[in-house]
Amino acid sequence: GTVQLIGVPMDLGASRRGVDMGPSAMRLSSLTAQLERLGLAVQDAGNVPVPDRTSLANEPRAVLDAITEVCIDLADRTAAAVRAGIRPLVLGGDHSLAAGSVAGTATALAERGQRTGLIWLDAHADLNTPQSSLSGNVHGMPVAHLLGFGHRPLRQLSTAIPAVSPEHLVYVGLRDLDDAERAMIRELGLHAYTMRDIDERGLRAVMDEAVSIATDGTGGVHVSCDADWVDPAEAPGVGTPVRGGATLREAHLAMEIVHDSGAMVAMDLVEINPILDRQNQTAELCAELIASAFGRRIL
Ligand code: DIR
Ligand code: MN
Ligand code: MN
Ligand code: MN
Repeated sequence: GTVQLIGVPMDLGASRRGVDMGPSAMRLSSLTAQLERLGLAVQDAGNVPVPDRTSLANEPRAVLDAITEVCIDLADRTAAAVRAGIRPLVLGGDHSLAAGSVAGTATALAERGQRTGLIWLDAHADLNTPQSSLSGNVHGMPVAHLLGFGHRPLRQLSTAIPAVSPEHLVYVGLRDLDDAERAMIRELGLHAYTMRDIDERGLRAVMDEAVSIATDGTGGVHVSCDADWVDPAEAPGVGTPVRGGATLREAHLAMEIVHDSGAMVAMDLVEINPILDRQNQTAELCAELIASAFGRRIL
């Protein structure tokens, strides 16, 4: 199989600067070597162009429009890869990019008459809209847009509308939600596994259910992984660390289970901030987790 690296050096959706350097940090890690060791062909498609933050008017609408432009480009590239049977691996960049990457996967699967499953590994639900957000940060909004809420241009990036149906979305690892996000999870009846579920039932049981939900009635699964899913002890290089995240082994096991499902058609690895990292430790961890998701095994 072939994996296509797509860098998105975007920090427009974040409040802390530096996450735009995530793609460089990932390329300087062992990522490509690890994937090649698995017998995969790795194509590096370079970076999607992203406007500089200082070049934009300092108003929410200008930022939303710039992110939308990046997401249109990214959705096209992701769709083209999936269509060609190549698995896109999108390296962020802040998580707002997933409004584009997942939309692209959804477009390609819709052409085959299929819906898209989405596994969202994150401390956060990213379910805000520009109206509900308390921070104004667009990295807290991509899921809402994929489900069809929020800023119209950003929620209409896929030919599938909405890009993802609520029943095909699964959260794993949640531990920091806004009131509006909690209400939306309840109202839409979203499948949401929190850290408490992992504590009580174990990662294996939670992840098995997540895979069956995301594969039920879909043509494949997009896995969107925010580095802050993992505990900050292991992944310090993130903009919004939250204590009590997945352990190193839980994170690997989740990826191993994703691989075993055979259902992953695309992946995002986002929110790595080298400025806040120690010796590229977080990027290196993410490279290892990606390798597990693409089939690395211990024996
Ligand atoms: C918060 C934090 N819910 C927001 N979200 C974060 O700004 O919307 N997402 N940190 O990664
Ligand atoms: Mn997060
Ligand atoms: Mn985030
Ligand atoms: Mn996120």
